[in-house]
Amino acid sequence: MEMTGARILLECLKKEGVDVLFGYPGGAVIDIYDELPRHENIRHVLVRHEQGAVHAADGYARASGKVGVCLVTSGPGATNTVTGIATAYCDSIPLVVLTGQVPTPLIGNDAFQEVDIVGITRPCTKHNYLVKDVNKLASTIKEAFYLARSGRPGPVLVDIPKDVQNRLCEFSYPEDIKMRSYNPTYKPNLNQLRRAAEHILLARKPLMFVGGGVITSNASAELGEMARSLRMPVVGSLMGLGAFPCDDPLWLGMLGMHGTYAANKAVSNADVIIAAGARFDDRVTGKLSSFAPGAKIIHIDIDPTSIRKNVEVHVPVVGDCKQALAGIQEIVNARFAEKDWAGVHAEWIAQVDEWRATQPLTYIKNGTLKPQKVVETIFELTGGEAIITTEVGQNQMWTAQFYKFRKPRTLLTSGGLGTMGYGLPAAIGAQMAFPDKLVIDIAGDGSIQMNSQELMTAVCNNLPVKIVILNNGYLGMVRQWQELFYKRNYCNTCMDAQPDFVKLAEAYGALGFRVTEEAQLVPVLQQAFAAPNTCIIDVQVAREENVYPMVPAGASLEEMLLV
Ligand SMILES: Cc1ncc(C[n+]2csc(CCOP(=O)(O)OP(=O)(O)O)c2C)c(N)n1
Repeated sequence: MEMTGARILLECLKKEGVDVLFGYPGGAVIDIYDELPRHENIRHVLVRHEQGAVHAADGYARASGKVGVCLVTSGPGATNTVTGIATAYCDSIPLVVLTGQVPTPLIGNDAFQEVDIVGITRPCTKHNYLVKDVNKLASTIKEAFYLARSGRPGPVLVDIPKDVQNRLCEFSYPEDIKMRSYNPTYKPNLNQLRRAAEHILLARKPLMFVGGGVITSNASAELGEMARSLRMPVVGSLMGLGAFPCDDPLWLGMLGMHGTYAANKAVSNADVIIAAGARFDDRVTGKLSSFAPGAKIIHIDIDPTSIRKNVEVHVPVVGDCKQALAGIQEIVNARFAEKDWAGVHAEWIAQVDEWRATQPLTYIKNGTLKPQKVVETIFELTGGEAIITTEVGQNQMWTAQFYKFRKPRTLLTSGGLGTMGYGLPAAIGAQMAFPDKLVIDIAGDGSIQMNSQELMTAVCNNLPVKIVILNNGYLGMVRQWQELFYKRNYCNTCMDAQPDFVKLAEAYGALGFRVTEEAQLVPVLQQAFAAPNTCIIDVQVAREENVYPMVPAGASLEEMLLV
């Protein structure tokens, strides 16, 4: 049967199981919007800014493990998505971004609302397409979803000119995908697994380092099994939080710039590091030349190009983390099923326990309302069962440090790009995926203003997301750097001019609360969390609190500034 391109697109989305589309209309996608009401199983969420659409699709993807999808118009609609696309790209999040384009005969003519979005997003998408022929639309969409979710996931953009949307063609959706130049390796090479197992067997001070890839490949169980059966302590990157329960005695915390003392000491003293699904970002390594000086590094990653990109790797294992960890475990079990690993690693475990005990994560309690206390209280009230999103800055780091993530996909945060304005739209996406879960955006007063228009999206879709603002009246993380490294020159980081966040909530039809002292914290948070409404809780925290530990930029992990 012949169908328009617009209808074909929506039929393809249905075939891919897409149930929600985050979007914003415009002239170049009006044909798709014209078709949309005839596809009741696809719910459209009208955002208030296209950046919000991409972050919402991203939050949906991170929370659910499915591909997030968004739809925007050409020109400014398309360019407004770039930050969201780059955010997803840095964190390997599967997205399909659909953009309208001017009609094919006008492409290259400086037409109204024309922009070369394929050119603009080339460096920040896994792949992108301009569909010039309606006959290729269905196969392109099929490829886009396949690319987005397979191998190392990422955002894929499909640019669809207006005339392609209203041309007719026969619809058939390809069953299979054949892409000659793209064959991700899932099954790791046996020799690599054997070599990894050899190193683990010889290790006296082994350490597991978890990245976001463990969450992507659902490898938490395999990771937990290896850590516990071989008695190896575990550290994680920001993206890896939740892959291993933070209340497990083997968990040492996040490593890197704002990592724990124990985690950074352990990395610096380990003899074997098994890094799974992590890419050794500079926030994690600190000064490269002194990163893990005594360790042989086993690096498990599905993307061969990320191996040896930043650090010297002794044993590369290319493949899916789940299969790789299970494969290594099998070899170790076959050879040393009865070995007393607790005995072999006893001295090392005692050492890391001592580091953790002497320098635990802490903060000075002096009667003022501390942001760390707010995060601890959110953890206590939710028992670690909520989905937490964050903005970027101190709020993000305190959340990473003081909320004890227990399960994968419960922390949604912009790790690689560090995008302020991510948290609220991501919370909207997560709440769409899980309507019955408690979804909380832990925000800074600066960041929340970057996409606060999405309050309207939350309210009009009856999404009860909670936004807890750690309001310090500063662009706190930048102020912290100015204090520590720029002689307190607080240039343009003081946010004296603020909206009244309670009134802002009310203006959008949400509930607004304010907390000015610690005694109010529990009752107000309880009330807000129980409410069926979108809520802002404006918590006025100590203004010049800093995030510690801190490894200054360019320093080695052992050169931590402590509280
Ligand atoms: C879009 C964007 N612009 C600028 C920055 C640089 N930046 C990083 S943290 C930060 C301050 C954030 O302030 P706020 O949201 O109030 O959070 P706080 O650090 O006080 O918790 C800034 C400006 C960024 N990460 N993202």
